[in-house]
This record gives sequence, structure tokens and C-alpha cells, in this order.
Amino acid sequence: MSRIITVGAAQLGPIQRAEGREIAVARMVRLMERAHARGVELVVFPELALTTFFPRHYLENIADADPWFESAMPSNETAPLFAAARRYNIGFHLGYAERTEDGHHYNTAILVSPAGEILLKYRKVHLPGHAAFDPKRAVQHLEKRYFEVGNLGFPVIRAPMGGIELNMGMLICNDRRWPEAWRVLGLQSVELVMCGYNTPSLNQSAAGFEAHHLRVFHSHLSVQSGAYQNATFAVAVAKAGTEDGCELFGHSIIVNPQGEIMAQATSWDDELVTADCNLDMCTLGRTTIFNFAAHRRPEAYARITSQVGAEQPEVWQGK
Ligand code: ING
Repeated sequence: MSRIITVGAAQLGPIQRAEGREIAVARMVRLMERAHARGVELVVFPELALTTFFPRHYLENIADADPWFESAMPSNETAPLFAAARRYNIGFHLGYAERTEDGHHYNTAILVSPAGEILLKYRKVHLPGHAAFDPKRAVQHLEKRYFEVGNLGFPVIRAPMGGIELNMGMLICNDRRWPEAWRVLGLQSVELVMCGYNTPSLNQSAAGFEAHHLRVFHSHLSVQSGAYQNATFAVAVAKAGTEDGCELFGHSIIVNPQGEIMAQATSWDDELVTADCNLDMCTLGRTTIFNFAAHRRPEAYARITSQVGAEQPEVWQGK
């Protein structure tokens, strides 16, 4: 009997700085209604789905950023999402800014069951951008200022969803560009990776020009290769559109273990994209080309965990 789950990439359009989280939650509940009508069993929302992408804003007093963080999950504002999950019997993934009881701040994602249990939590490990205000930048990208590096590793959980059991894991935005992150999930036999993102459509660092089409290409390349090289499905979901004048690209995708894009968003607004994922498709890759037990050689990979930055190579001396 094939294990098939119908997933929904619930892309969000822009959320303006002045908009309260109840507006985003209402839009997300409408996407869950639409998902229910289409037989979707698991909905994946973007990174930082409740607020504008606030790391683009520099606040002198970092405590002034706290209103962008959730200190409870669910809270009064997010309870409608949990109620919709119960009403429609749909699980969901949600990206949000987490403030812990002991005052730590993370860029977090959770996986919630239809009954409202939090099955898995992940805190973003790869924080791009910079920690201090950068006057050279047209727009700031201050994730290293507002968030701590995630301290939960890259966990995978086997849990019931959509009438089957499957192995689920999460990445957040920049994580998708790092093959090590995918491999840690792959080494836990992940079958479905959920990844929300907020990606500016223009390069904001003064390091040089990068054509827009390459920004989208790099995003898809990262997700498609991560899925293929770890024989897993992947759902990568954007928050898109122009937030306070800053453009984020959409192009949310659902990818199969062969690295093929099964479905893709075509707007830069609230849009639900769905696909039936037959998890038996993971078997071919992980029993042949990516049979890790048969083919990996960890003794040759020491640099991957012993080094942070790149070193200079040995110089050829002739002879
Ligand atoms: N955003 C971007 C991302 O990794 C970025 C930052 C864009 C880094 C393009 C490098 C190149 O998609 C987040 N939020 O990580």
C-alpha cells in the first residue's frame, strides 16, 4: 500500500510593518480553508509568517524588536491557526520569531498536528547577513542581530500525518543553501523537508550585481539538489511581494526525491500550491545512488566538521 500524503505550499504575499499578526493569521486561515477544499493534509507556511521580515529594519534598542516575537505558541493571535487545524483535520508548519521564557530569541519553525500538538521544533542555524548596522547597504539584513544560532540541531521526527506515518524535518530559508544541513536530515532518513523563506529579489549587499533570475535559480537549485541528494521530498514556501518597499520573490515549489519540481507558485501573493507526494519515491534513491551506508566515506570528510572557513591549498612545487 503506497504511502501518499497531499501537501500544500501556502505562499504568503507581503506583510507590512504596520500590519498586526491578526491580519496574517486571517489570511493563513483562508489558505487552510482552501487547502481543506482540495484535500490537503499538511500545509507549509513561510519563514517569519506572522510579521513583516523585520531583520531589514535597524532598531537601536534591540528590546524594541520584542513585539515581533512570540513568547507563547499558541497565543491569542495564533490560536485561530490551531483551531483551523482541528476544524479541517490538517497539520501545518509555521515559521515565526520565538522568544523563550528565559529570554532567548530564535528564528523558529514548528510542525503542528491536526490536534494541535507541536510535533517538532527547529531553530534556524544558518543566519545570513550581519549583526551591526551596515551603512553601505541599501537595506539591512540583521538576522545575526535579532536571532541566536539555533540550538536544536536539524531534527527529524517520524509522526502520523494525513493517515500515514512519515519522517519529517525542517530547514529555514538560508539553511537550504548549505548541503550539510540537508545531509544531517538525510542521515535521519527524512522523507519530507519543509522550508519557509523570505528572500529579497535583489542582492542587497554592496558586494556586486546579481541578476534577478539567478536569485530564483539559486533558490530552486538549492532545494532541488538537496531533495535529490537526500532522496526526500521538499516543500519550499515564500513570503513574497513588496514589504515596505522591499521586494521578496515568490516561486514557492514542491520537489520530489528525483529533484523535479512537481508544482510551483506563479504569483507573488497568497497562493496555495498542492501535490500528492508518494513517499515510496524516496526508496529508489536511498537504496541505490544515495544508499549512505553502502557509499559514504566519513573518514574522508573530516574537513566538513573540523573547519569553519576555507584554507589556502598546498602550492605545487614542480617536479
Ligand atoms: N534570506 C535570504 C536567503 O538565504 C540571502 C538571504 C539571499 C542570502 C540571497 C544569500 C543570497 O534566502 C534569508 N532570510 O535567509
